[in-house]
Amino acid sequence: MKKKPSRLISAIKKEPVDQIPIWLMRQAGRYLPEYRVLRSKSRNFLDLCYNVDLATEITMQPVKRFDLDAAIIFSDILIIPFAAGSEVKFLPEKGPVLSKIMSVKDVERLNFHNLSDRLQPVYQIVKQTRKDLSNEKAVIGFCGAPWTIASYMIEGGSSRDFSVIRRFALENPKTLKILFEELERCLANHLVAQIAAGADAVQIFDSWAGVLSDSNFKKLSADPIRRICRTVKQVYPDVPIIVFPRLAGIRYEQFVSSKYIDALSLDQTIPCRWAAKQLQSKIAIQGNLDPIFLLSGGSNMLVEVERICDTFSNQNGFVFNLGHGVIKETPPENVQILCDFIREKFQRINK
Ligand code: 1CP
Repeated sequence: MKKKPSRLISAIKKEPVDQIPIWLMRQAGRYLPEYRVLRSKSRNFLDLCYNVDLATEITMQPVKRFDLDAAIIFSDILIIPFAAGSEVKFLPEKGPVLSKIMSVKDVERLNFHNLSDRLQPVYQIVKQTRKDLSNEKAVIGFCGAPWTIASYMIEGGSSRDFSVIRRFALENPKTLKILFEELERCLANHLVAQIAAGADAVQIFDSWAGVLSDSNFKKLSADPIRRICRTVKQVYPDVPIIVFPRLAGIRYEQFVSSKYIDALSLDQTIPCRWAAKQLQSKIAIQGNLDPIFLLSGGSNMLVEVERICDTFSNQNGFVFNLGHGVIKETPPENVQILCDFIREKFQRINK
């Protein structure tokens, strides 16, 4: 017998659902005391990402605590450059630090072949999570988009204004193209392998899409993402793909016409009414509460949640989420209040 699709998958496929599905970007992590306990057992964050038992447990933690509709695999977008041989360190105050790509030689020094051999623990985590999770909940696999991953590789870490990679894109287009081609292939393979291991949907995070000038947006954000989606769909046509081109503004529209993309995850700057009209009429929507409202809680949060849910629940195809990841200082009780509120107020609104 074919298993009933989860609420999340039904919503993404624009089918009616009994409740608005809820999951949160960065739902597993530092704001949860139970995460901090497990985190303290590992010397560094990447060790944790390669530890199948612990990473599976962390993946399950927020789902167990808040009864969320999906588990996103505990891993990181920077596991790809790490598996390719780049140095990747997560420093407590500074964030990620990577060996800097400055020339084509630096790209050639990396080994983008057979990455999946070195990423087997990730696929084991997906497999174990799918086994541990009940059928009505979805497992979400993910990867970063080439532009966002390349920005960490070329900037050597996080950046304030992305001036290094933006200049690099102008002055070294050939090297960037070579890096993008390697990344596109590896990222498509990484998503396919996560689906093969049991992921029910996948999300592509282009967290820094918004810093691209308009003349480069299509070439460096929309087109590479569409090509990755096309490759994944050639293997798994029925598995939904969610795309998160953060801070892309009206350029979100560049993704709606692709038959390979199923849902768009909106950051908090996107006006809901515009998105309901221009985007949700064609594609499923996910989002878009500003994480600062979740951190602050109280009536500010609930008024905002109600506004978002009211706007997007007039049509099928809505998944509740944040406009970006959960902030470290967020009280877990606020997440519980948010979930209770949506479940009580927005039951069976989609007929
Ligand atoms: O020390 C710690 O505990 C590590 C903190 C941490 C965690 C919990 C990092 C370091 N990454 C993660 C997990 C993570 N990262 C997940 C797990 C699943 C979940 O969502 O719960 C996911 C999906 C990511 C994705 C990710 N990593 C993105 C895209 C989404 C986004 O937030 O924009 C990005 C940009 C990263 C890079 C990264 N990883 C970690 C840090 C500190 C950063 C840098 C962020 C920055 O530059 O601002």
